[in-house]
Amino acid sequence: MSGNRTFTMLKPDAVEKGHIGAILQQITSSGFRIAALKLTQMTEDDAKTFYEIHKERPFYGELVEYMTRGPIVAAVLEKENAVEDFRSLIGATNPEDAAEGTIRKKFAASISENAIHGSDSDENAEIEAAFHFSGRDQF
Ligand code: YYY
Ligand code: MG
Repeated sequence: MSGNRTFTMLKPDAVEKGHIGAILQQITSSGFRIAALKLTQMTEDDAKTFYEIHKERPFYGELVEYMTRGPIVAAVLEKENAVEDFRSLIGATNPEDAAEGTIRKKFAASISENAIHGSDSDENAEIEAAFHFSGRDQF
């Protein structure tokens, strides 16, 4: 059975460009409830750990640099079928391939600066939520 929680980050490019409000609006108007929310900045260690699965990929260094260059917004979201529905809402990793109306299509500049993260499984949603929030932060 699929779960009802996912985890997201509005990445540094989206925050820099002033898109926090517009993106959160699209998320909540698509039926997601915000269960936890904060503006924060990842350290180099944080970004390396969060994206450890990609550590052998050629873009890993650039990804860590990008994710640490400014504030992000981290959030835990609730909705039925949250992980899959949120991946649909954000669109493909490369905004050029993302469907019209998706968050990456509207707000992402490129595959490497693609505005937003969405967990790819229920298990990773829980791991990523716990990485950024304690149980006391989540409602
Ligand atoms: O889950 P998602 O964010 O859509 O893509 P991943 O394949 O997990 O890659 C994580 C992150 O790495 C992606 O959002 C941008 C960056 N990246 C990149 O810079 N270049 C690639 N060819 C693939 C991914
Ligand atoms: Mg991913």
